[in-house]
Amino acid sequence: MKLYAMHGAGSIIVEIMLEELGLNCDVIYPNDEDRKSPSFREISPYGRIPVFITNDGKPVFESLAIVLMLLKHDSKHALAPAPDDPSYSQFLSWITYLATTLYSALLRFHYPDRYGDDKVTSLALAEMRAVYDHIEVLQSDYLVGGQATMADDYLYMLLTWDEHLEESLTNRPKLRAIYDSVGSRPAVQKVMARQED
Ligand SMILES: N[C@@H](CCC(=O)N[C@@H](CS)C(=O)NCC(=O)O)C(=O)O
Repeated sequence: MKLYAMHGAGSIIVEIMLEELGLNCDVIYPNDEDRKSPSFREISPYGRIPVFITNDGKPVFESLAIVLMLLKHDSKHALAPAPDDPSYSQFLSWITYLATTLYSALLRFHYPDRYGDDKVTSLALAEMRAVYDHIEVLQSDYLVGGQATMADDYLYMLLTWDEHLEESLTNRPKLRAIYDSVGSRPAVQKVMARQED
């Protein structure tokens, strides 16, 4: 298994899963030039991180695809509900929503020049806050019922990219509780410490 990663990037969620599952995996950090090379484009067609190579050499791009694929190693269903569990559909909904909506708002916030005019950043921030407000009114302690899942870890990763994090967590006790609870786990702290290398 190989993971192509970048410090502080969408590879964090994959690193957390590898850590939690105790899986051995080579972690490689390609530089900007490497990511533009034809050989890298063969495994990651858009030159994006993360990309994962399975034991039989198959490349998997998109963080959501990698998370779902790695769940097959979670035999105790500690990181997500089992597919036949009633809360599995809720887990799928949340992790997909985070990967497609909040992730993309954060990309627009951080790379506005790729998306258009001056309004991009403020619109992205408004979309991020709408997702945070939605999470705040959930009845459950975590995104998926009473059980912490990889959806909470995915949310944590995205929150670490929020340049206005303190402001976003103020008056959102549920969001803060999820952020603090994920961030206090040893596996997550180990991965986050690595992001600063
Ligand atoms: N939808 C993709 C987004 C991947 C993505 O945009 N990754 C960023 C890092 S967080 C990246 O590769 N940025 C470098 C670039 O776009 O050149 C996923 O979930 O994997």
